[in-house]
Amino acid sequence: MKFKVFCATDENYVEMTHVMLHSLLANSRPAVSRIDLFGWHLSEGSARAFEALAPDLVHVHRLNDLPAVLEPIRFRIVDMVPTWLRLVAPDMIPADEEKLLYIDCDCIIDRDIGELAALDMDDDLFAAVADFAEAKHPAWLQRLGLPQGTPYFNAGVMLFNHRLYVDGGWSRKAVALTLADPDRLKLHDQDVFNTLVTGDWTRLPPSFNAHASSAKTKHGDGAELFAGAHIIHYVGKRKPTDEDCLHAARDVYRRYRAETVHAGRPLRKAWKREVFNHLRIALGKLKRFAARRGLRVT
Ligand SMILES: [Mn+2]
Repeated sequence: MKFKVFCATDENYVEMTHVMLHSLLANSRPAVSRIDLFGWHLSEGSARAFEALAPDLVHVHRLNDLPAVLEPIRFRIVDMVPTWLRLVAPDMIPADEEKLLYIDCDCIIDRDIGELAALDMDDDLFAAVADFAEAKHPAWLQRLGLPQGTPYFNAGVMLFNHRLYVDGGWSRKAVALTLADPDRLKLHDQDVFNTLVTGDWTRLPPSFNAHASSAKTKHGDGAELFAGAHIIHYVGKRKPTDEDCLHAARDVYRRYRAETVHAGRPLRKAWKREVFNHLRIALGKLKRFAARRGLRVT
């Protein structure tokens, strides 16, 4: 038994997505039956480079318009389309008995994860790793109207029960839930997925999404969390593609990066990241403002 993989990116995250997929193929290629990459306004060149990673496995979907099912929530998602594509992407991949694994672009697969193919998920929609920010969960659960104590997962690595998700029409339920109360969803689609299943999800060991707060990782702390992990998730604004990243597993990331076509690229300067992030946030507000007034922006 194998599993399928999907991810989503735009041109800004091509490099990280490429390195993530390379690390997956380096460690788990025999376990993967296909990889679907959803590229929002992706260039021809970037698409070809993804396909070159594994021509027999990689299917690039170049999207320049929102899938119709996401149209009702356009006003909410126009500034983070790749993130929100997750809700509907499983419907755009042929569903069968194999599971479907979503992986964030800021992850590295550092061990064979083939055992996920045979994981017992009962009738759960998802398997995932509990989110690290336990101290914040009571407030998050209150915001989402979920009972206190409901386990909340990090959506950076999610194993979908593919057949169940598609046959159950869960993408439409997710869109309806988003439409019902969009301002509750501060953590975007992660909040949607957690609300959909209210704690009924299969626990994966932390090693399948080893992450910690950026307060911890920005000084290089928490090395014990990442040593020997199957999947390392570099949460926070400083990524290992940034010059000033001090993440304890930074060198693991850069070792994989050095094996890709992005090896020779200079790391991003801190000031460039700050300018980029501020622009992205400002532009996002503007896009959502316009979309709320019915203007078609992408
Ligand atoms: Mn992430």
